[in-house]
Amino acid sequence: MSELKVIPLRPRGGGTGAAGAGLAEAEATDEINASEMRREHEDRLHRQEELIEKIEPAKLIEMLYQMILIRRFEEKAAEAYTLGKIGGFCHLYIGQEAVAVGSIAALRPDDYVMTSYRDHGHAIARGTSPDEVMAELFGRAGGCSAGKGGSMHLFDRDTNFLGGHAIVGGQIPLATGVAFASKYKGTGQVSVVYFGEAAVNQGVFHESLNMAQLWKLPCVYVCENNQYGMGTSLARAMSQQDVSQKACAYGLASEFVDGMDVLAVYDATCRAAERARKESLPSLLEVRTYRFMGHSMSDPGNYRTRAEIEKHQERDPVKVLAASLKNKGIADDAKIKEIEDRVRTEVERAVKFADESPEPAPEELFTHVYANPINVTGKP
Ligand SMILES: Cc1ncc(C[n+]2csc(CCOP(=O)(O)OP(=O)(O)O)c2C)c(N)n1
Ligand SMILES: [Mg+2]
Repeated sequence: MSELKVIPLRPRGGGTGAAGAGLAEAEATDEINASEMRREHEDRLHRQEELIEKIEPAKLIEMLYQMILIRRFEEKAAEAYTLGKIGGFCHLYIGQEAVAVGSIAALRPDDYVMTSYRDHGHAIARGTSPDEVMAELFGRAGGCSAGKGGSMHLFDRDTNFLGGHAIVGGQIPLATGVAFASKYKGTGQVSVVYFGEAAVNQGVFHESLNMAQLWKLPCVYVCENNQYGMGTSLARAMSQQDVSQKACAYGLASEFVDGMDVLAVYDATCRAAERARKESLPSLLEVRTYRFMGHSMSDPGNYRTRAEIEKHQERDPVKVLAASLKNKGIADDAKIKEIEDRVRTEVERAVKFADESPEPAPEELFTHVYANPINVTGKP
């Protein structure tokens, strides 16, 4: 019997800057190579500045504003959680802002967006007001899910944001079905679904990709590879860690994207959305990112080192975009301060709105559970 040969895949280097994770590896690389980091940082700035030329300045400023809004919103949510204003689980998006902001900026307003429980950033980037998101976190009637979903189950029909899903990978087949519906109705809408790299080990990921390519569905699968599923590093949980290569098994187009560069995410999503809209074909984007906070608010964080986190914070996507915009003369310090001031006011207003919003009425327990049954009695 011939020996099974495993062909090594393309290397992860090339300035992506996010390769490798896990405590064992982190311990080995705790020694920070400052000159390598500086080179990576300069590479990223250089690549961003090339992309800037192709994008309208107003759009670039909007992306910076949205990333800062999500960052400050999440910091406020963490504060509210520790004050006991938010119950249940709460998963923050700090560090990953470039993924939701860059990809959603590439969509049409009527496209569909679905994600996991780490959903505050996606809902805000999609256009749900921070007031309604904060009120939902507080479990109040003014929340986007009427206070009955909480942090993990944001939903907004007005923006075609179809959740907020707590079952790891659960949203992947749902988005595939939504893409089928768009194709069937011929609406030209694209479905975009976000999930963590741990969801890639779920059967539904593979079943969905197979079906989407077989039936040529307009779906963009965005794997937000933040390199950890709770406290387990990718290296400890996945035999083949090159997620973008998994598309090969089903013949899908795929790309590996730097998730700390909002413009790289925007650029790749534009290509994938166009492929979906014009050719009705799915794509897989593996977007390498990193969460700066714990898995949830109750994470002791003993599976990675502070040095590892700080290494990734050097590539903070908000700082990278702000620096690129300054270098290109699109935003100066005064403009950035103006954005920060506007965001501070909006986030404070969101907390006030949530605080003042009432609790859902007791009878709301019975609404939104089942579709209203058909009255077959003939009586009103
Ligand atoms: C089917 C299922 N199994 C286990 C869990 C418990 N769980 C919640 S989050 C999580 C880790 C998921 O990690 P990843 O998909 O990488 O997303 P991230 O949290 O990094 O955004 C697990 C195992 C769950 N919610 N659903
Ligand atoms: Mg993860």
